Amino acid sequence: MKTMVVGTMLTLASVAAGQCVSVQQAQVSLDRWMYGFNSTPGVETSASTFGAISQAGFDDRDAQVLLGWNTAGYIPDGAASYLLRSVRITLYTSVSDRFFYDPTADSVVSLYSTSDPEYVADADPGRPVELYGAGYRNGMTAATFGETTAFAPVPPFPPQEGVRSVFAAVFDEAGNATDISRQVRQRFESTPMAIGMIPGLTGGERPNAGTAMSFQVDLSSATTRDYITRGLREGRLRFIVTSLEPASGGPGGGTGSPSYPAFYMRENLISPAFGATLDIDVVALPEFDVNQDGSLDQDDVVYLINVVGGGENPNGVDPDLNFDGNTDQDDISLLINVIAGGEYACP
Ligand SMILES: [Ca+2]
Ligand SMILES: [Ca+2]
Ligand SMILES: [Ca+2]
Ligand SMILES: [Ca+2]
Repeated sequence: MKTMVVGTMLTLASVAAGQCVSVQQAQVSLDRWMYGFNSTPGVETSASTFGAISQAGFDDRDAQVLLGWNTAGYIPDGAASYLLRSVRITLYTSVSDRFFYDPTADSVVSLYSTSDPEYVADADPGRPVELYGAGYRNGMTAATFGETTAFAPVPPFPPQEGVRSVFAAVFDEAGNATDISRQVRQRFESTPMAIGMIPGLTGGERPNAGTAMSFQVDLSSATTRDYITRGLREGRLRFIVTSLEPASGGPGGGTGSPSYPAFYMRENLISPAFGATLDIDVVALPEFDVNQDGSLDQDDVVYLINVVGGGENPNGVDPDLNFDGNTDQDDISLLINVIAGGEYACP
């Protein structure tokens, strides 16, 4: 059993050059089983994730889980940049003795047909549960795709590939999403933001219901940092949890007992104790070059003093440098401190 923390615990501290925010166990704002035949979209008490490997009409990543946190209430949105120190998502399993814990990446070739010349057998039991960013199609965005929005703008029958409005994605340097939902048949590898880890469990073991699985986001990836930065600026962090464990039985599905993971959603009666949570340590940084001339110096102080005094702000940079909702002497003091070489130092 986890230690229950109801609500969100905040530690806020204004420091020399940014706002440090440390949030523990922020409850998920929306969670949604992204499965085309979901009869209770958005309000299911548990959501599974599995594959339909190379089955026509179904994505390889057939059932995915969308998780979202609306962060503007506890992390300043619209910051010029964010120094990401730690991002961790935690989910709780809702089934016992059903899926094999796999804490390492599996190559996509291990899901090819056994007759494929490039096929290599999976080296360890099970399939990792992976965390990716969310991509959108059909005109949807993080702002418009809510917890109960339709899976796709087309009917579920006959089943169609590549139509889900939100999907597990990887991103390029420009922030463009590539859907990885059909990566087995499209034959490409992908790197998740994190693999779900269960401390104390060995690979190949099967966890009990109520076991915490944590995804510690790999922040060494620039495209991952950019993705999270875009989400925090917008106040909407979105992730997709997905596994390529086949729905049942042998490759691609078929008969047999279920062997794929499932997790509690926030609508479960025992939520929030077993709802998804976010732990994040971040420093929100404003744009200090308020006069937008490319350098940080006394001219910026003069510019900001003028704005605080009611003068115009032709560059449009947010003058509320400490994110406290006011534009005043404190912001000028902060800017002077920064120009003098002050640095952020989070508690
Ligand atoms: Ca939900
Ligand atoms: Ca494996
Ligand atoms: Ca400047
Ligand atoms: Ca201020």
